[in-house]
Amino acid sequence: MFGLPGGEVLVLIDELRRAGVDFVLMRHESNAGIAAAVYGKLRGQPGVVLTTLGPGAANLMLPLCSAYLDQEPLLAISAQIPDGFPASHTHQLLPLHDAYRPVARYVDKITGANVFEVVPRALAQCMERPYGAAYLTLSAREALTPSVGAAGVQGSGFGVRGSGSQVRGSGSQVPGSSSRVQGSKVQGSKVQGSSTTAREQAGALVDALKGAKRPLVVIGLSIDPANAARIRRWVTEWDLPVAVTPKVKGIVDETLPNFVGVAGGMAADGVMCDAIAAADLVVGLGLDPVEIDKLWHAERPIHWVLETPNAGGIVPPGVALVDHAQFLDALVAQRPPATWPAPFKSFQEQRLKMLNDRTDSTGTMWPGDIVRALAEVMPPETIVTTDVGSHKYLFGQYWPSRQPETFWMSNGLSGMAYGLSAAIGAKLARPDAPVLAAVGDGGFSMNAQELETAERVGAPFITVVLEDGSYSLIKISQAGKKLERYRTEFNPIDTVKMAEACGVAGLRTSNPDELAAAAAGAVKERRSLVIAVPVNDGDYPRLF
Ligand SMILES: Cc1ncc(C[n+]2csc(CCOP(=O)(O)OP(=O)(O)O)c2C)c(N)n1
Repeated sequence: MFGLPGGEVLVLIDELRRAGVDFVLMRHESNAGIAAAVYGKLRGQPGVVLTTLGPGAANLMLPLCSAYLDQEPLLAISAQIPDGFPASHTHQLLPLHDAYRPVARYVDKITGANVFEVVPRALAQCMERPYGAAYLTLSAREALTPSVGAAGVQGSGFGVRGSGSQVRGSGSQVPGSSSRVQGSKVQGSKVQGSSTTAREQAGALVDALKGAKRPLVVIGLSIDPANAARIRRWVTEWDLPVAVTPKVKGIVDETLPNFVGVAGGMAADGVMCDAIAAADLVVGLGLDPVEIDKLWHAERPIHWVLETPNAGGIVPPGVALVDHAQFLDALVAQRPPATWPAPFKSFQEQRLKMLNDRTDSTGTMWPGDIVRALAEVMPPETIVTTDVGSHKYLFGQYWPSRQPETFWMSNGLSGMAYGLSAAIGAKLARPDAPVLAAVGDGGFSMNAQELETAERVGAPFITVVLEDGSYSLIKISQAGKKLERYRTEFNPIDTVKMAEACGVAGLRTSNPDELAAAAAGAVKERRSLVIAVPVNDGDYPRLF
């Protein structure tokens, strides 16, 4: 459990301590929620964040929105004023259930009488695919009320399905995207697989592929990483061109020749959009448009192969959900219906060429060289997290992910201050994997204090801070709109001193070899390190 306490949750934290549940004390509830969600997703269980009432609870808006749009299983619990308080008691009283109901699929109040029903239901709801958030409150008074029933009597763990009135169903409570994306909304769940459906859908795809000259498989967020081996086998044995959306980087090995690139608003997006436009068959395998900031997914035909509803519970019209494992097994049992000799070669070459289109700005490092230097020394199992900004576009497109679940970014929500918190969650979930957070200097100044958390809880990782003295992505957008440069730049805060103030070693370099050596040393010694790398924000547009 991750969080930051207030007096109202101390009893719960103490009970948890005695039950053997560690409390990862963080420096901001928002960061705790992000770390919990990443921890949860990597462990295949809901991550849990605990906050106090009022302000602590209010700080959960960002992680709950992130869990909602980025399909992360997060159970958030905060304190609340007890029911029986006089109506005149308004101190720290917020309508928390109303605030979070639109983004949490289950909202409820824990009482002594319902705890064995409500908590398992909340946990089960988080794990309904697409994964998402549940939000519970517990007053300090109820926390002291003896519970009715016991685990295993009224509830049976994650499997409990409730019909509670506050479980979000299809329709009106769900905000947002239905007007933009065509499709119907259904209560999230995985399809109950029928092998006939899987064989039929595999047959339909084989028929479509027979006539295709330039098919492109685009794999997206709603894919289950457990199917990575099947997917790899399929696209490799059939030599199919494949692209991924940023949040599933690593589901296929991005160093292989049939990898076309990362689709969904990263660097070289023009090249990727052109490649998609040039495809005569786009197969959307678990493709979730929540990651895509353009409209190609709505404007061109897509051969959808979905196992679960997408974020927001959307299923495109006419699409029948299918069990991906059965579907992929049915495909690899057959011979490929045609051959496609590198139909996207020119796009692949263009994409890679952009990475090398370096300038010689003195005193700064060409952004492409940061990726290259780090990729040369970091082991393939390294988990990379990014924050949000130009550096996310860079790493999202060009970091050569080789293994599933090794790349983490906020993309459905695209919320800054994700990278460092995600790195803590990732390192605690996978202590043996090296973790690298690539963040901008803007995002770093939002939650650098969590470096102290990482040291204290024994979660060392490498942070690379791309220093350009600006919110560069926004500065680029300002220029694109032909607006005057205004309020998108800031004075430097010394990254190295910030690291040191948090008890972490830091250094600054604009030399790629030095960067690589420093990162390799930190991996070898399994210690935290912050590396500040000056970049010229004028370089980024060459990569976009
Ligand atoms: C919480 C939040 N606030 C604002 C934004 C809008 N925004 C997107 S990118 C960006 C700039 C980020 O700057 P920095 O962290 O320095 O990264 P850079 O773009 O320079 O690589 C901003 C302000 C956002 N996505 N999230």
